[in-house]
Amino acid sequence: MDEKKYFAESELILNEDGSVFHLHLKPEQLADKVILVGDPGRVSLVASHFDEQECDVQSREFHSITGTYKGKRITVQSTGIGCDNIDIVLNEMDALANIDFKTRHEKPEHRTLTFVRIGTCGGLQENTPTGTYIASVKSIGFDGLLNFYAGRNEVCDLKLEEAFKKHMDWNPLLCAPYVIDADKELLDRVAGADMVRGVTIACGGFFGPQGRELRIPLADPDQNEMVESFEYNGLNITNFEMESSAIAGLSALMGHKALTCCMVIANRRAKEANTGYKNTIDGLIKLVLERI
Ligand code: R1P
Ligand code: URA
Repeated sequence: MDEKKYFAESELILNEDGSVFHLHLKPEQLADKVILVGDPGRVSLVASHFDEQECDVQSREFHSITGTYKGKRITVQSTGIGCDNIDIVLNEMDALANIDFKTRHEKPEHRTLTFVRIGTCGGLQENTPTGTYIASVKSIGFDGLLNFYAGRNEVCDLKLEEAFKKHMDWNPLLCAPYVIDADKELLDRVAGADMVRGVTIACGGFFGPQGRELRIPLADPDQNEMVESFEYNGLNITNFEMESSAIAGLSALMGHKALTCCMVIANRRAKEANTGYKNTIDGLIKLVLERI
């Protein structure tokens, strides 16, 4: 008999009302299609396009609204900043979908979720000025998260990892970078001609890890120049943000589909930034809502 895994109270923590620990969502409140955003305020902007809303839940930086857009049931979820929060959001959403909270056993049938992240990012190439929408064909994780999970070598692009480490003369003090593809079908459906297809680096910080120097000098002042000059099978690295690799990596291990689409709000080459982006990211939101 196929014994399904059991999860103890300390491993899958549930609240007294039956919701999952951090997100405070109950299994029936999660849609199959999920839009992930960093900023909790962006959740209401996405949901302002919904025909109707069925729940609105907030806990810490995790704000969730489930509703429908042109008849499609969608959950929009904020993750806050960084891949540590992605570990929480992806694991708790997967548990909501694939673990029976009453018996604490894995459900017999796998339920596949579709995640599209709508984020902001820094552009690294001349063809990625502020306002550009970038769909991540591949993400390179500088954050190290996937290295803690079994099976990372089965889902990662090991050839690209080796080529990248060689090009960068990778510092062994840093965690090993991991390279992960977006879901191909989702990429082809969502990334139209209005988006640049690129390779995204997800960093474990906004300043030093993205080569931004304020008062403290960087360990490797040439990092960004080397990142910008990397080329592999016609692809180059287009942007920095902080979550795409963890979303794509955990989704691949868990059997979900994932894609990240970001709007450039700072171009690191041109040294320009747009802090008024909150008014313009709505264009990307509308494209994703139509195509998810
Ligand atoms: C940093 O300012 C934050 O902005 C980007 C980064 O990934 C990081 O989360 O994404 P969001 O705008 O989705 O938060
Ligand atoms: N988000 C990032 O992580 N980096 C940027 O430069 C802009 C937005």
